[in-house]
Amino acid sequence: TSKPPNKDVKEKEVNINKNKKPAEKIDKSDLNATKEPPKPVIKLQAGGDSKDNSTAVRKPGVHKVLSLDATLTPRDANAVGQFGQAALVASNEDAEVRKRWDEGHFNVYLSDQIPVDLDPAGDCKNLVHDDLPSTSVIFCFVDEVWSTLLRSVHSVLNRSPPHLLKEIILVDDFSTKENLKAPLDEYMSQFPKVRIIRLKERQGLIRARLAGAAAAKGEVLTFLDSHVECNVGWLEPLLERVYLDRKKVPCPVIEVISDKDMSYMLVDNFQRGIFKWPLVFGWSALPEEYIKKNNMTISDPIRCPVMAGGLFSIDKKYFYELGSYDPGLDVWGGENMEISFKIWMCGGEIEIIPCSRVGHIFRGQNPYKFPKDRQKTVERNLARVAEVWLDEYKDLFYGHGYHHLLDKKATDIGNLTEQIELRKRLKCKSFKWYLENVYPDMDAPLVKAEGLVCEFPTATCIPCMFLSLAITVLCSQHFNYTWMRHVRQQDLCVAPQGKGTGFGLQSCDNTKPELRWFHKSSNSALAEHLITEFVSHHLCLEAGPQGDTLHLNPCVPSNALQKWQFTHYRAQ
Ligand code: LR7
Ligand code: MN
Repeated sequence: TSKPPNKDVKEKEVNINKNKKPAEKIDKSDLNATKEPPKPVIKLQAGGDSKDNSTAVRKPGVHKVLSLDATLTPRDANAVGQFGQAALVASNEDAEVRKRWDEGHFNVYLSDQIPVDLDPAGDCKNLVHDDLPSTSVIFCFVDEVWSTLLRSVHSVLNRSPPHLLKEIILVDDFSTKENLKAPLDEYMSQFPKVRIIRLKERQGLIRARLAGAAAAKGEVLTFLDSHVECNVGWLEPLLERVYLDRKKVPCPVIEVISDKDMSYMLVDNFQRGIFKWPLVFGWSALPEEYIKKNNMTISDPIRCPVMAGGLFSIDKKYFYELGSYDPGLDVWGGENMEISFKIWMCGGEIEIIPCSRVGHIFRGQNPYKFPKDRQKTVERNLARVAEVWLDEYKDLFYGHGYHHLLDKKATDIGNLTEQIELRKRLKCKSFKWYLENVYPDMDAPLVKAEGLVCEFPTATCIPCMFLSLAITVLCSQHFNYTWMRHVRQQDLCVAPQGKGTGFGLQSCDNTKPELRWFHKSSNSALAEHLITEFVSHHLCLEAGPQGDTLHLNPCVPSNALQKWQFTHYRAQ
């Protein structure tokens, strides 16, 4: 499934009075359950250093203020869906709604009745500079629904000051729908600022964006998904951040356009983009303490460990200095992690700018086909990102359900030489630095448990009474249980031997499944089995009755000689 829209972003009745500050009215109850509790120690302030002379950091607020009126066009207040109101479809039209749902995996029938120059809601009185850089707005699409694509384009044309909008580039990622070919060319020919680039084969959104960027003439690149509605005054606050510091990468607040009634739903304040293992994107509120300590108001930029991916502005030259995207990423997924780690670790910053708001239709499924298996494509993309950017923390990625990606025969993640070179050339900081300085509230223990001890009654492991060398090492030294499910001390891993009943130590190797052990890690006082994953009929590590031998035997829940524990458990 694609990104969960309503888990963290809440739906609400939209207030049609656009002068009311929307977010204060949101019911928080359904959000709390999914949010991580605020952590006290937060140092989000540290970040990219801008000592580089090429990045003069400008001071805000000393220039003439632009009139936002230029971005407003007359609207028909009575039109369906105007001001983000929920639009209802009469019950006798339900069949029609169902019939057309799959075209976009949202209410396409209703979408098609809503004007293309809809004004969603809300405003933000921004102070902006009069000499902001111009931007190329890039929409990549594959088989996008006609009405949502047009509404995306019109929202940009209508709500962007003309001198700041260099052009709109539509990158058609080899769509098959007929109306997106000649009819789209013809429709867009009315708008001199709109250009269409047609890819000759399906490239996926990452390489489609690269094609758009390569053709762009503006100083700033602004990427958007092709089913959005830019709100009033959306662009200036983004460009202002880039203008103040070209290494800032600003994102708008992404609001929710309902897939059912096309209403524009406002999201909670102070949301930042985060990830959880294994590199799953999500939203989480800034901790209260952090907001208070920094005297933050709801319109202050919010520093984000990662961006959602689809909607952001970036200085074009800076985008290329960073090496753009890894072009080896296919179709969909992972590129938001890649660019986020790259930006932070190589001297930039990612921010959400609350004065800039863009609605996005979140969908339960991708409405287009993946050339290869969807899950495999996304996993492969993520593995590329993990290998290049996560250093020793990549074990946490693989350890959260992705062990199978380590099997080189089953998963070819492709060549990474260029990406690794790039990271060296840019002298990017470590992932450890990123975690400590950008995402300090992230839980990232390097091992799952520390210090193996056995719990059987006849011999205690400490002090160690065993005779054989291997066993002596095992019992007298510090063995950890790692994310690779290794029982490991430095480079040595506990391994079954012979026909799978003997036992010894081997050099650790992540790609060898025979070195993995299942151990239910918990903080409870209960000792647990260490079950080898080597043989299909799982066997447990068992000590001899005198505690002087070790071997593998069929697991017996009540057998104390098979119970093992670690002194500290760091993670489940
Ligand atoms: O092969 C493709 N070629 C394309 O041109 C696949 C997609 N696309 C286009 C597509 O038509 C759309 O305009 O690329 C755009 C993004 O695809 P979506 O809308 O299917 O993606 P999404 O909204 O489900 O997913 C989010 O994560 C993606 C990960 O690769 C991208 O970064 C999307 O841009 C991103 N969308 C957002 O950030 C909007 C907010 C979502 C959240 C949270
Ligand atoms: Mn999207």
